[in-house]
Amino acid sequence: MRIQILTIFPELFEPFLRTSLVGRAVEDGLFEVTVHDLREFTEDRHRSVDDEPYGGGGGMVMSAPVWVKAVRAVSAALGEEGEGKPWRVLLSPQGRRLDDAAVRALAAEHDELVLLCGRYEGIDERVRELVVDEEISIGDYVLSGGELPAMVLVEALSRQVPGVVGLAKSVHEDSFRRGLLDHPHYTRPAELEGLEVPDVLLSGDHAAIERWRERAALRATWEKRPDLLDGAELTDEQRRELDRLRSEHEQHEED
Ligand code: 4FV
Repeated sequence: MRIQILTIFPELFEPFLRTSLVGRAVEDGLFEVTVHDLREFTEDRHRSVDDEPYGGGGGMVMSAPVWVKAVRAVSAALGEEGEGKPWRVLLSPQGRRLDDAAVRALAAEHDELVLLCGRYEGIDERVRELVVDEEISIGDYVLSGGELPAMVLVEALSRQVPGVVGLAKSVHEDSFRRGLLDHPHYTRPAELEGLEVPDVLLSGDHAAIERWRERAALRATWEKRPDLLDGAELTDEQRRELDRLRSEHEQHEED
């Protein structure tokens, strides 16, 4: 996968692109990320990328011409070497909500992405009409820029590239793929302030451990994100556990 990022703060990405899994994936060539300073595509000596909003209302709006020129330039660079037109994504609160399914779809359908990171009050609407294929939001809150959302998307996409996350983690990945939260994790010490590690995890009985983890993932989802349960793929063990939790819950309701 190859990603081009357009931003007025390219320095924000430096530590991210050389650290941990993403850093190693880029180093090992499993994943390519190129960051461009939007100001490189300005034509005025002030290298301005924003202007007063038509209709007033305070704040500044990012200008369309520089964005259109920049997206077309980096897309052309990608297109020449790549298979086809890169998919151009604007990170914005108006976008499709990013979730596990969205990450998997993007990774499966596109090998080349251009990410647009906005700043100020927003971007001139004509940028969307001229050079944006999709808008993606990381959540219903307003940030000061699209850079952090772009990093969230890059990190999530990098974990879909074979070889980036080790086996253990891919099992971890799967939990969300099946629509459930992950089971609890424990490590040494076996006892802490009276809190003990569940015996089954010390038993060495891997079948029993797997069954415990399945039930625990189901219970965690029931307690913290019951909204996920309808769409979740449940094993028989988990279906039994859910029925048990539901009848227990009804019991409490009646008491
Ligand atoms: C955002 C989000 C976000 C809006 C105006 C940048 C800011 C500023 N992007 N998910 N939530 N963007 O708040 O993706 O330009």
